[in-house]
Amino acid sequence: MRIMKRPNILLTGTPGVGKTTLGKELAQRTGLNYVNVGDLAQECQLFEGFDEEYQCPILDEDRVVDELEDRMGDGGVIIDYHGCDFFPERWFDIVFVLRTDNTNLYNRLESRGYTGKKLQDNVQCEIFQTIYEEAMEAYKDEIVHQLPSNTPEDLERNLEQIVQWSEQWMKDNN
Ligand code: DAT
Repeated sequence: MRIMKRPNILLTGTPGVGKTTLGKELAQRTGLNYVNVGDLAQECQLFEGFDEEYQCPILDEDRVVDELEDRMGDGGVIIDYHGCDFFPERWFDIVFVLRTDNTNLYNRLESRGYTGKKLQDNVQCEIFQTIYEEAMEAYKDEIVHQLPSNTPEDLERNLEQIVQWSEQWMKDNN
């Protein structure tokens, strides 16, 4: 039996832009497998030390890559993470950088309980489009797309566009 090839999708962007919300719903609609790298790291304890400044464990990027390598080779994975330059370039067929307006992001992060420097640094990360630039350096320009993620209408439009892209990808590659 021939196995259907399925695309790997990266959802990235500053914390709070809506990667998890989009990723989980996208998995429901497409049947692709959603992987939240933060959760995976927690479950498998893929850390190397502790960041005193931000009071959080430091991701062991090499072990994350090792842990995911086989699954990514099979295809059909949606990866959600607020960084993107340590994943092998070959893993992804498309990269989406979600973007949220500053005030909106500030409010979301504040209601998540972020305060002080952590809150400011994350909003600044979005203002400086840090993750977009990281993605543009790590992947071919043609596969990197920014998606506005401010409103429920944005979410729905993004879902529809990615579902459609994914269906087309499967037609073209099978
Ligand atoms: P991330 O995974 O990027 O950290 P999230 O999916 O947890 O972000 O979303 C953060 C918050 O913002 C959460 O309360 C849901 C809300 N949200 C996400 N996408 C949204 C959208 N397009 N419109 C309005 N709210 C959104």
